[in-house]
Amino acid sequence: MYFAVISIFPEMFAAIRDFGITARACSEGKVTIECINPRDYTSDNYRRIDERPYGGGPGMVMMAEPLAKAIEDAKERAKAHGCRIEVAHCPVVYLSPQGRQLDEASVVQMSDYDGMILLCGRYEGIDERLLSQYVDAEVSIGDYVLTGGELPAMVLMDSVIRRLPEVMGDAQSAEQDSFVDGLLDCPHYTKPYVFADMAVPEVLLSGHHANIAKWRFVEQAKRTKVRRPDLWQAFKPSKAQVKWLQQANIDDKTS
Ligand code: 9WO
Repeated sequence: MYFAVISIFPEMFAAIRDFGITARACSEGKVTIECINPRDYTSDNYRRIDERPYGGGPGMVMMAEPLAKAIEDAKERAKAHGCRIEVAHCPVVYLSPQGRQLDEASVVQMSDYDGMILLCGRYEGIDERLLSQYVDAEVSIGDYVLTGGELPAMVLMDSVIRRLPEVMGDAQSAEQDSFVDGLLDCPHYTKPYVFADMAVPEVLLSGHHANIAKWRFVEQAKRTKVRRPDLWQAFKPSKAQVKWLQQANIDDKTS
């Protein structure tokens, strides 16, 4: 999968290009992350990419022309990487507090794209004419305003990259992800057997895989019911899960 990121701070993206699963995906050629700096598409000596807003007010606004040239170049690069440039296969996405909130369903959909061109704003924002002419979708990672779109772009790329079948070595673990089944994650334990006078739940040492799966599901259900009643309300248990919930006396979904 191909990502072109348009940002005046390309160095920030070392955080996902140089560490962890995302770095390995890049080094193995399963993912390409190209950073494109709009300053490289300016024609003045100061490499200017921002100006004072028309109508006055605080701060600066990012100018349309350098961003337009950067996006056009990003599309050429995506094409050179084998991407189909139509919006259905390689959309231009603006990271913005005004966007649609990123969730697991949209991450799964994005993992099917050939690529994505991610536009990271700074200052007070981007000239509206650039957005209306070039942006296919706006995506938010939450209802708060940051100093720029770079961290949201990295959150988006991280969540999509780890969903790619060729990246998640044990495809099953992706399926077992919390949220994938609509529930929060279960507790996890590892060595030592006792920590701070707390031992590991015995069922996890039993080697009885069916009982372990049942225990993990019940713990997910208990945690989801308490912490995310909205997810619990929407959760539809299977017949086997209904039985497990009844046995655990979590019976508001067993009728
Ligand atoms: C600045 C601002 C100031 C007062 C009231 C509202 C405001 N919105 C913005 C704003 O959107 N500034 C941006 C900085 C311009 C675009 C990039 N920036 C950004 C993106 N801040 N926060 C995000 C973001 C993106 C995705 N998900 C959450 C936040």
